[in-house]
Amino acid sequence: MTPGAWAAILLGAAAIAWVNWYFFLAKRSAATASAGAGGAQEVTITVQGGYEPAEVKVKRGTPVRLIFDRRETSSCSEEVVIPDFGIRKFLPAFQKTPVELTPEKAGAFEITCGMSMLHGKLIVEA
Ligand SMILES: [Cu+2]
Repeated sequence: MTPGAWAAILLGAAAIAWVNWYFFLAKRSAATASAGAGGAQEVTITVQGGYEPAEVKVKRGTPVRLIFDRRETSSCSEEVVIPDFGIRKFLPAFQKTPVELTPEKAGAFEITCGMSMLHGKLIVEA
């Protein structure tokens, strides 16, 4: 093979590695809630074309306050739904909306928009 062909192969491999990193590692942002007012576990989730962090880890049996910081007017994200907790809440654009719940059992629970297009996860650890 010519040096040019080798260079093309190396570039291709580098591009594939980058794509894998970008989609499978970089996007899997997770955050652990920190102690907020009144002893609740608090975490702020930025809503802008998705949920950031996409995964939130909390502890079972302690109240959780998820603060949705919506930074867009896109109708897709105007509602947030956490089906397992019976939560469906309107998020006004450019405002922070708190959603409170107390997880009584461990597991992974879905956070979605009203149309189930945006996805996040609430991970409750025992
Ligand atoms: Cu949507």
